[in-house]
Amino acid sequence: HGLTTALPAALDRGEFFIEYQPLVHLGDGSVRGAEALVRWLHPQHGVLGPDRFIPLAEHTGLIVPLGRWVLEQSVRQAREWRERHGGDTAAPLRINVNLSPCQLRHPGLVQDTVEILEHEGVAPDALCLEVTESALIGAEDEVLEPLHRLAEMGVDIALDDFGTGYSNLANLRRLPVSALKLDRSFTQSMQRFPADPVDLKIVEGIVALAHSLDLAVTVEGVETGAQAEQLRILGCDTAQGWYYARPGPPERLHELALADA
Ligand code: G
Ligand code: G
Ligand code: MN
Ligand code: NA
Repeated sequence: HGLTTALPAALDRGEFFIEYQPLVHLGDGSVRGAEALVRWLHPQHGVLGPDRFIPLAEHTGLIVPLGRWVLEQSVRQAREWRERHGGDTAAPLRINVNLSPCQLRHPGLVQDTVEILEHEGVAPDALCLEVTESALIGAEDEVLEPLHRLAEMGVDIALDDFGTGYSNLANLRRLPVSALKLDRSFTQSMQRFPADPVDLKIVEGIVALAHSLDLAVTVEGVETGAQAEQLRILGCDTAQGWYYARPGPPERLHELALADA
């Protein structure tokens, strides 16, 4: 595969870049942070989204250095936002970074993360690592152990794409997660009027369970104000989606954060 063979050189040549999509507090509309989303500016094909190359990078192992690069860039960006935005305000900006299953199984994960945070002088609680539900449900203790260590240091762990797997909700108790990211499919069902009452009940139930376990709920894929209002009423904490902003360059997040300050 042409893209696969081009991947390692692409990292060396600096062809990857990161866009940031804001995470917004549903209660007051303030920007709380952003999710880092990697892209590849391919010399022939133009901008490629992660769906095009993350699976290839996982298959070849390049995801480990690529993921470390994403983490470095994102943590550095978080430090810049915090410096420019008043680092010790009540709610300093945080950064969410996706972790693939291969990275979870890589023995250097905890040390790399600690080194990157220390190098940038960023507190662990500025970082949230997103791991998909499917990567964690049924995971062996060896896979969970590094996440437990990171969580003990103060790094947040969020369960991404929540609700798409067939998770045994009781399983949540053994996972070191502090937040659920409710999959876009739930948000999309609120687009319809009237929204499917069963979906509303499901979201209500997930929120109740999450809050009873002290987990925050973030919703993805919010495209309209009506959805945001519905999700706020259902008790969700934070939202992300085109209604607030598309993924964009880091300056954009700074502008959005300043705009609501
Ligand atoms: O960019 P887009 O919004 O299309 O993201 C598609 C998917 O790619 C998201 O589900 C996200 O989890 C994944 N993704 C984006 N950036 C990264 C990354 O740096 N590492 C990993 N492992 N996945 C990523
Ligand atoms: O982590 P995750 O795989 O969910 O990454 C988010 C993905 O969802 C990215 O591909 C991003 O571009 C996309 N996305 C973000 N906001 C919206 C939205 O409001 N609507 C839709 N349809 N997609 C979105
Ligand atoms: Mn994610
Ligand atoms: Na997701």
